[in-house]
Amino acid sequence: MKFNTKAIHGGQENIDPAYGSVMPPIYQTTTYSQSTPGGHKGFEYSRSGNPTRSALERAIASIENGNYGMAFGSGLAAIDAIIKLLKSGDEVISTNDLYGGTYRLFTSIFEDFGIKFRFIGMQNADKIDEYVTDKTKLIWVETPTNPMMNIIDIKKAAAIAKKNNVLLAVDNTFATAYLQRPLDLGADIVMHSATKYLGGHSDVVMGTLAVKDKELADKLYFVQKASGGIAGPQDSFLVLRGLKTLHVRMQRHCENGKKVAEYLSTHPKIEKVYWPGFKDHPNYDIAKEQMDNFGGMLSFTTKGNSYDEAIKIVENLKVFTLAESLGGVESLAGHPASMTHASIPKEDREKTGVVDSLIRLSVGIEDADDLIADLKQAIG
Ligand code: P1T
Repeated sequence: MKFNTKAIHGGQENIDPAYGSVMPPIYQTTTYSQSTPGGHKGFEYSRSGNPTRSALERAIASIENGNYGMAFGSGLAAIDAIIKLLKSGDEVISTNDLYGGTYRLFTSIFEDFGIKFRFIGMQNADKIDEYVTDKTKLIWVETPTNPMMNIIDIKKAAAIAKKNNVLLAVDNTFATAYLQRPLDLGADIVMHSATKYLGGHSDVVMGTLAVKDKELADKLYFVQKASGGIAGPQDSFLVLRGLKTLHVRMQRHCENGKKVAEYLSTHPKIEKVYWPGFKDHPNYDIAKEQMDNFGGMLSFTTKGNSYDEAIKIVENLKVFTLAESLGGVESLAGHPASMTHASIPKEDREKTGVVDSLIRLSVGIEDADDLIADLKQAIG
């Protein structure tokens, strides 16, 4: 099946043997009756498995070209499950430009458990190899990165991971499987904040993982069951519904993202626009190779790098909503330094480009002319 068909039908065969409903029922149940201990119909307790969640997990595996999927209560719960594959003394090499909450989970929770994180620039992926030690167990890649829209070469990172026998996990939240399929490029685990494009309607918080390898899947299913950070059936239903329009939404996000990026790049008050579809983006060639299009996320800075001016712009926006999150049908604007990335020390975030005037846009699927007019009046 091609992607557009998989988004709707992937893993959904015989979804309701009882009545043939086209969408899976929301199995709002804690437990399942057994005829004798162990005599059940495949589900025994909803932390270990729930039919609605399973339907979503199969769909996630299908669109990512994986064999196994897992759904968690948030994107961070999904990342948490991956790090729980490690033990005290292990090391992780992570990109230094990443979602602030991921950075916070790594440094404020898991460092206290004795896991060491090295944050490095990965725009030249060959560099990753220099940081691998005999303690390294995982390479953490987010691409495009949040919020600087850096592109990391997944194939190169995968080759380095393979050579050193360490896992490669890719946070695919910004691109989605519509634009980029990390498992096909050699990654071991693909992770999503399904809160974003997969759900697509800003009405749910969820995280997902997909893998090809059975042994790795079994370890992750064990963490899911043993730690319990699962997605509920109602939320699973909502994300499954969101997935069915992922391809059409993403197509429009890409079209609108391009128009907005091009408009901003010609605005006299704008210093720089970060969007991987520009030919002068440092890793444009890699983006073109590993992504099918360039997405609807972008960031920009204003000339003079004024904190106050950036705040005024985001306050002035009327069609764009000033809010955390991204990937919904509606356009959102954010100020990373004071919002999504405030948990990264100023000195560290400024090194990666998260300066005071940086504004991040999640370009939605409204009419592009209205979005551009809104930016025009807000920037002045
Ligand atoms: O919010 P949650 O579903 O737990 O997902 C965390 C997460 C993980 N990875 C990336 C790339 C993300 O962007 C996020 C969440 N990001 C935001 C809330 C934000 O506004 O950037």
